[in-house]
Amino acid sequence: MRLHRLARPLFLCASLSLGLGTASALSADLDALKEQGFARIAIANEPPFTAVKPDGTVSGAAPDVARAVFKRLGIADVVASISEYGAMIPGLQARRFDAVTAGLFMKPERCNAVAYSEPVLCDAEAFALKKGNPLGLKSYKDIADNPNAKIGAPGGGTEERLALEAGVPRDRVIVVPDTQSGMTMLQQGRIDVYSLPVLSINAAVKTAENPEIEVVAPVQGAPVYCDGAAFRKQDTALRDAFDKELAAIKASGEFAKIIEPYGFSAAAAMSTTREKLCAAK
Ligand code: 6CS
Repeated sequence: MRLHRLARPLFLCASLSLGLGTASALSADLDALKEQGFARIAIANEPPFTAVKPDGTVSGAAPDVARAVFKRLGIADVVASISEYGAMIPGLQARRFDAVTAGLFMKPERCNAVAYSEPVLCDAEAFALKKGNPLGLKSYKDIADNPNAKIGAPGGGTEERLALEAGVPRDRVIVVPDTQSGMTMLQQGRIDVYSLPVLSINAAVKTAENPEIEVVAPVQGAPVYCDGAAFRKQDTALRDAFDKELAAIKASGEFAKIIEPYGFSAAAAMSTTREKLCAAK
């Protein structure tokens, strides 16, 4: 599984637009993806959901599940591009990606915009904050109620949305591009709390190796979310083919073998459905 360097996706798109018709003409369906030889996936680089190693290789639970399912569909490889969560659906719709496999949680507004697979990765929400939690922040409402508290969260992400919906003013919700920046901003005091899903926050705090940072998990009042692979609305045949093979690896135990070493629960994903998650308030 390879991450094309930034220049190469541009080159790749250019070559597709110059030599093989526009990128939009390709990868519109399963046969096109087979011919293309790979599926172009959007990821965020937020371990353990998605991860990019220094040598450019891509791992993480979401791309690993996608690679296993696409291989069963006869698509040999995935090529990943890093995207902000808020840019993933527009990028998918603009045909910059063939699928989003990044831990993009299912919520009604997203379910209206894309064709999700059945659930893959589920997680609750968490806070990373100063040891001892001096501001007593246990929920997004606690942050709203404290006029001095600033929260960092991914742009266009669920935690940003939860903070704004809880009443945190826009100027106290700071967009954070990646986990390393989030931990640096927290340690420098530019934010008072950094919010991501539990497994992501635990991974970021472990990497930071700072005893002055602690985790509050789960965030009180925040639901457990699950993601799915996201496809364009018009690519439901591709989504259905993905779902068929996803169901097969869930049934065979391969799905659990892929995601549980990352800390995810196969039972959690198998205990719910796209229909339930897309209907949840
Ligand atoms: O789906 C989302 O918006 C969230 N998903 C993950 C895996 N991390 C943060 C992001 O906000």
